[in-house]
Amino acid sequence: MDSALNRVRRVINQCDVLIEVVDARFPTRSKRLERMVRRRGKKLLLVTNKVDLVREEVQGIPFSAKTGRGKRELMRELERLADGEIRVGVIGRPNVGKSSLINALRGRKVARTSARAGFTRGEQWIRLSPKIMLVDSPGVITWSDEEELLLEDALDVDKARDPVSAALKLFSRHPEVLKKLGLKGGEEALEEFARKTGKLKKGGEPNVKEAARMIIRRWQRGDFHKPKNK
Ligand SMILES: Nc1nc2c(ncn2[C@@H]2O[C@H](COP(=O)(O)OP(=O)(O)OP(=O)(O)O)[C@@H](O)[C@H]2O)c(=O)[nH]1
Ligand SMILES: [Mg+2]
Repeated sequence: MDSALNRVRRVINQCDVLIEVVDARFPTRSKRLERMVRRRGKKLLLVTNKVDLVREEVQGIPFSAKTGRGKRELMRELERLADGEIRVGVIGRPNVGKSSLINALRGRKVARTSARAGFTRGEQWIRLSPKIMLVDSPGVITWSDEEELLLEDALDVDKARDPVSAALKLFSRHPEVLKKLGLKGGEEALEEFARKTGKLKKGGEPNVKEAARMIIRRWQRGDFHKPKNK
């Protein structure tokens, strides 16, 4: 993952202000990124994106690229910091919505987005206003725990080697998922889900790996997060 770190280092060096984006459902800030920003004397703004998927209070500026919430506040912050021309880098883990945030601020689709983690490859500069240049950059992973990455929607399920343990971890942390799926707990939950959804192997055995992938995909899509009355 060192090349990813080098890339973000370059972005931080080139910018005056960094926006650290986190996903409201898994709002883990990256201490390592924050240290890199601080050490270089750059300004850091924390933005919690996808607030449309949660009800809790969040840290930093609450934002939703989907609904446009927080746009005005973030623009105001940036304008305040821009005495001359400033360069602003958008950083954070894969799939938190960095490119979507840029599009929301710009008011049209200038950066490409995708439901798949690890989508943006190179850096892309976008003029936001006469004084503000923004740069989109690939997501940064500074650690490598596959289960965590899957549950944080920072890794594509199809690339996971062991979706089963990630699904079991999900059940133990969020028993409400089992309830919503109408499953009893334990190892058998995946077998039960595979049978229910017709995911069977050739011999008729339940395909637990595919069942795990389906559940994680739904978790990543936010199916279990949607607030009921919003
Ligand atoms: N519900 C909701 N979904 C969002 C929001 N912002 C982005 N998304 C979704 O999150 C997914 C990732 O968005 P991107 O903007 O591509 O994320 P990214 O951080 O640029 O991802 P990488 O380039 O892969 O690092 C897409 O499916 C978006 O539609 C939001 O505010 N609310
Ligand atoms: Mg992107």
